[in-house]
Amino acid sequence: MQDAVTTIIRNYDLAGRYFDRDAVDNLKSYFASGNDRIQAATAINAEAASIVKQASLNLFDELPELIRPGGNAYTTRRYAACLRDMDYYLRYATYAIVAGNIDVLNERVLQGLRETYNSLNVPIGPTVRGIQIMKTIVKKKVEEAGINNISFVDQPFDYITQELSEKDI
Ligand SMILES: CCC1=C(C)/C(=C/C2=NC(=C\c3[nH]c(/C=C4\NC(=O)[C@H](C)[C@H]4CC)c(C)c3CCC(=O)O)/C(CCC(=O)O)=C2C)NC1=O
Repeated sequence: MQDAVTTIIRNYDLAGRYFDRDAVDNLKSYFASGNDRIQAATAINAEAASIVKQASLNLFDELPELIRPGGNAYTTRRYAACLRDMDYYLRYATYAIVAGNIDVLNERVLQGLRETYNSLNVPIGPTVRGIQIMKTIVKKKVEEAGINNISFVDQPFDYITQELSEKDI
């Protein structure tokens, strides 16, 4: 698993080089945003359950067929699985926010996920929509927590979206 710092060190070590200005700028920007990243993660943690719940309710409002007979989130078991997946995305997104790097998503979340979803007929489009709704809610919460620069919040949610959608036809 990589974070912003280990990634930079790894790249420079592979090239056998000392840090140049690019590396120093990247390190500076990571450390400058460090406190905001931790505060954002703290704000998310405190409200994780309600964020997941609100995002899923919004999703089911928008796409009610998901929870009707024949829908993939129909039945208590599948409804719970859907909320649990949303919770996974939220939790791993907070790890990625703190790490300043999406590697944890590749390693722990995305491997084989599309294949699993396809084999269980979990619809990718609505899942992606759920992740985007959750992102919007998270940004609002993080803003309300008084964090000034929230530009790093988008990245993990957009990355999961992009990776899940990539090979969709
Ligand atoms: C930490 C990394 C990780 C992820 C991401 C993960 C996802 C994941 N979601 C699953 C199922 C599922 N995922 C959903 C999700 C949904 N259905 C919908 O209609 C909605 C669009 C959506 C919610 C937004 C559902 C309903 C199932 C159960 C499908 C079934 O068993 O028929 C499964 C199959 C096994 C199981 O049911 O537990 C996995 C592996 N597991 C992991 O360990």
